[in-house]
Amino acid sequence: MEKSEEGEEYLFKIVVIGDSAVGKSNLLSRFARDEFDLHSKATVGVEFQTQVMELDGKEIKAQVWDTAGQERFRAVTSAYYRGAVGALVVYDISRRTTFDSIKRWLDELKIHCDTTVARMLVGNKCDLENIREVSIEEGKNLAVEEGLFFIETSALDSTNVTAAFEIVIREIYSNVSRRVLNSDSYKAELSVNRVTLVDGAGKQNKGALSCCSG
Ligand SMILES: Nc1nc2c(ncn2[C@@H]2O[C@H](COP(=O)(O)OP(=O)(O)O)[C@@H](O)[C@H]2O)c(=O)[nH]1
Ligand SMILES: [Mg+2]
Repeated sequence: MEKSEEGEEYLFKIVVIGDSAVGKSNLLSRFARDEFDLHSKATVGVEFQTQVMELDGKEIKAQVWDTAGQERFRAVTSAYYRGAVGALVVYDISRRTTFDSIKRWLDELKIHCDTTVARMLVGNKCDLENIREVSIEEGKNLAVEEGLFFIETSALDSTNVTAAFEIVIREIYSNVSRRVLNSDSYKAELSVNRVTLVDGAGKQNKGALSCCSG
């Protein structure tokens, strides 16, 4: 992809968090490589994958981080969160315990990250409608309560996976715009990172998205 103008490129770190086996690694592999693995084991070695997209004619690099199974031991380190500007907080719609854990993951985020982190609540495995334990309504309500975006996805059949990441990326982009507009020092800081920008992207409605209705 060609850069439209000198220096107009962005690198956004996005973390994917949530209980073990909710489908975090598969969401990422679906997004980055359009792949799905029925028997995926905890990924070892791969820290993040980078996906390039264009927004407003600007090159956006989304660097999406995946845990290597540390979440099983509640041992996700602060290094994992450091510098993150976006987060997908994932539960499995067929396992209520993973939904009950969301508040704990949101607390983790608050401890480790800036308040302007763009956050998306993701109810994954919406293909498992027949064994659903968490309704769309419950997901939406929690998202509204906590001020998050909400979407249901299936890494298995690809439903909404790209949308989930793109909405977060757009929100980050518009957060960056606002900060640039509001702060000269931040502007300076950003230009050091070769990030420049002025106009904002349209803000999405929070808590409004879901799939698999009915
Ligand atoms: N039915 C269904 N299974 C999924 C989906 N996403 C992941 N899985 C399965 O759930 C298990 C855990 O997935 P994984 O991505 O390793 O979860 P992680 O521990 O959160 O990274 C694997 O057996 C996947 O094949 C989905 O959208 N639908
Ligand atoms: Mg994983």
